[in-house]
Amino acid sequence: MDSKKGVYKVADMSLAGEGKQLIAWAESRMPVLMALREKYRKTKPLKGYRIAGCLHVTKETAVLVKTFVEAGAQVSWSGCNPLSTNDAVAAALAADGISIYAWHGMNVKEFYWCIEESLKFKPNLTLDDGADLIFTVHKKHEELIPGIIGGTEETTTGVHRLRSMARDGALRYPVVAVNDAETKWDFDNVYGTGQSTLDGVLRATSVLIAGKNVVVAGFGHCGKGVALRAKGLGANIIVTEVKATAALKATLEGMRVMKMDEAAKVGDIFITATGVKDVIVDRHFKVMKEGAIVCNTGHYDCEINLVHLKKLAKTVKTIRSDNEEYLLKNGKRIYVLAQGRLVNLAAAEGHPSEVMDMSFANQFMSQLRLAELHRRGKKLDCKVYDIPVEQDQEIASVKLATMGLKMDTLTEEQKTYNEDYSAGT
Ligand code: 3DD
Repeated sequence: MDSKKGVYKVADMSLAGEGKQLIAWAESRMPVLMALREKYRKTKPLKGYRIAGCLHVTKETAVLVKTFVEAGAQVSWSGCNPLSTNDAVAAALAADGISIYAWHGMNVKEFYWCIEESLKFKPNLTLDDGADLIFTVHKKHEELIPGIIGGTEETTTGVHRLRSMARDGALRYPVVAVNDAETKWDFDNVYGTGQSTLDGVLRATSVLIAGKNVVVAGFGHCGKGVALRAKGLGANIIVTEVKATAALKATLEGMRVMKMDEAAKVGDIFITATGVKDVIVDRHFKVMKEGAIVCNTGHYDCEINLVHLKKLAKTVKTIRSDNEEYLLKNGKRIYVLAQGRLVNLAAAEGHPSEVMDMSFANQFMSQLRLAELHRRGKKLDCKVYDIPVEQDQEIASVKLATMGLKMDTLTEEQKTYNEDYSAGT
């Protein structure tokens, strides 16, 4: 473990060179964020602003952090999951002088220690993925709240948590729901989670997906992405759901829909993507086939009940990276990936740079807007804000242009027609 008091704590500074290469690779595939970096590197509109971030330390996050710094911000960072930090990237950021507290494989106590360390520079902006930092500020560091202008939230689970806090009047500063941006939710959650989850499963098992019964719990944006990618690899998809419209969509996509009680008997690979706890519990483990593989791609590790599984197991042993074999008393073996934590970031590198490009362009523009409103003396309410509609189209347009794609534009006559309700058949 390498650390410099009050500046950083990472696993191994000797990995900084490797991390630098990974970050350069990501920069080459994040043109929207890099264009924003170029646009603001001279004027430095974030000068005087201190962003405390709690978000998976990946090569893509490093591009966002460096963009904040280039725009003038001071940044202090922790990872938002004990298993998702890329140690080489963390070392590269520390070598760049970023205050970062993150390493792969930390325990829960260390996880919260890192958040506390990142708060010591008294941020006036916060950035979350799962709301653990903002929750820590509200619960343990209320003294910071008067100095905080606002925050942003990256993921569905975090936005859900913050909307509940706002509903109960417990949210004490404004937060922008970056997750709900179309250019985040419809791309990162669907295409990013779809590819990165299969990436995690393959890195931890290298099994053949074709012909396997892949059970996807949850057919929201993330689950849908996972199901479609697994189907593309030749899997037979089974979807479990609690929401009728989602179950119907899965059916119309040609996927089987059934209760987990039934799916548990036939599944070969189980992937939870619900955001809910106890999706796979003891009665499911008891009927699973020999060699069943179980993993989660939801934000928290509550979807697969490992306490139940441990009670049913004779032995538990790590048989390869991010892959633990549970030998049950009934003689069958069940394989759990990434200790039930989000398999895409714990066993792989998370979503590809190309989709994080748009997610993080939303993060950057939302933080910039909070700073600009503050500079103009505008005070926001303590609630969860959606991003401005035009921001989505602006980010998508820049993305299209970087892909060399052009769109049509409405003629004046078409615009008039669209506004003219009287024009019937
Ligand atoms: N998340 C997935 N891949 C990521 C990556 N490569 N870097 C940083 C964060 C990454 C998590 C996000 O998709 C977040 O939007 C979420 O959890 O919803």
